[in-house]
Amino acid sequence: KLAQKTLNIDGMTCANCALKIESTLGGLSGVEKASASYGSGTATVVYDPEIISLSKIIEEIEKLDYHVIDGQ
Ligand code: 9UX
Repeated sequence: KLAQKTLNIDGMTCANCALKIESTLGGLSGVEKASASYGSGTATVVYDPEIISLSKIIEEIEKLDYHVIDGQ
């Protein structure tokens, strides 16, 4: 069963930052859909928790040098 999570992200300073996050997350196996918004400072992922964990997704965002504040 797919899960959806919206994460608040610190450090996106231009619209391309959101695109970088989107393409990185979108390329992970287990991630069905990824979108990020510079305006709202968030990224939303639809993923299969049996294939990829939320903590792995967060780790990938942090690797790009953004900081995940929290998810809801
Ligand atoms: Mo814009 Mo973001 O030049 O990593 S892409 S600041």
